[in-house]
Amino acid sequence: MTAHPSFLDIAPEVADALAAGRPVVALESTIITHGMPWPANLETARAVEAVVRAGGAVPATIAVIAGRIRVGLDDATLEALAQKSDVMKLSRADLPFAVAAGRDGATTVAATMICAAAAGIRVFATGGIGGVHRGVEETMDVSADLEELARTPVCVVCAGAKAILDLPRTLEALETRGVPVIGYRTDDLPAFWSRSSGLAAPLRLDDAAAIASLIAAKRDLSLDGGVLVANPVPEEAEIPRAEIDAHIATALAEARAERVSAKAVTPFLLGRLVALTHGRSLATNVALVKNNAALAAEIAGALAQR
Ligand code: PSU
Ligand code: MN
Repeated sequence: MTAHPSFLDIAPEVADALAAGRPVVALESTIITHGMPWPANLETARAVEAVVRAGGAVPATIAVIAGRIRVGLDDATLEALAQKSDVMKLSRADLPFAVAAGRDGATTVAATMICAAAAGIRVFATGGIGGVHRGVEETMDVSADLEELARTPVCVVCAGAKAILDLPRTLEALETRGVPVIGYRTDDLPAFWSRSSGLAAPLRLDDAAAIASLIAAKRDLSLDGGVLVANPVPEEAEIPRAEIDAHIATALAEARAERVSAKAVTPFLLGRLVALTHGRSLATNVALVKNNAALAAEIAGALAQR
């Protein structure tokens, strides 16, 4: 664990649930500040928390506010965060900077995992993890999310890696790092906006209790790191691969032409896709995050039962 408990402000409702062994689901904040436009970002953040509650768990949205790591945000703080434009995007590398400098920052999958683990939260719902970027041979752009999954014991529920990435290499990197990648009720690795990437999911489980058993077994074996659950986007919200692939190619070409690099790459590509699909990719993103939150609540419930 990286974040020392003295840097954490755990919301009373979250602390109570953790103390009582009741289910809690961590939620990230980069998706709010850098992943979706206003006001869909705030509406989605609220809706996702409601889905977690409906699933019988307590939501804990994580962000850094004025240098304090907040685990569980009240609605006013959530709204203010969603409207601000100067919020840092925090991964493992940036988290201590934001804390030391008293800055506001939104946590990525990697940083949210660190803070969730420090708080004692074992399940986390997001949209899609970061991974190995296309063109990695030149850029060496590999998301810190992959290293975090290798070392921090949190179950991350996602809709696969984002299809803007090099998915075969992302899968290889996860395997090398010893991260179990589980297709939920599917043999195909989901590709965020689409239900299938055309790649096989390395493992498959069909219910939350079985996923909880795997998480428990991993801990009992003293194996470091997380578990990645890949939950396909609901059929009615899916964008067929042939359709999204063409837009991804366009967005990637634009990123190259504008020399977008480092932390700006993923937000740039997601933003361009919303424009290129006339908002359809955003609707899909909202639907898949809610779907992941529901499954995460179930998994957290199954873990709490054990
Ligand atoms: N899922 C979404 N939208 C997002 C993200 C995930 O639906 O914006 C964010 C997560 O915070 C993830 C980040 O960690 O994208 C990946 O950024 P990078 O590729 O720079 O590591
Ligand atoms: Mn990167």
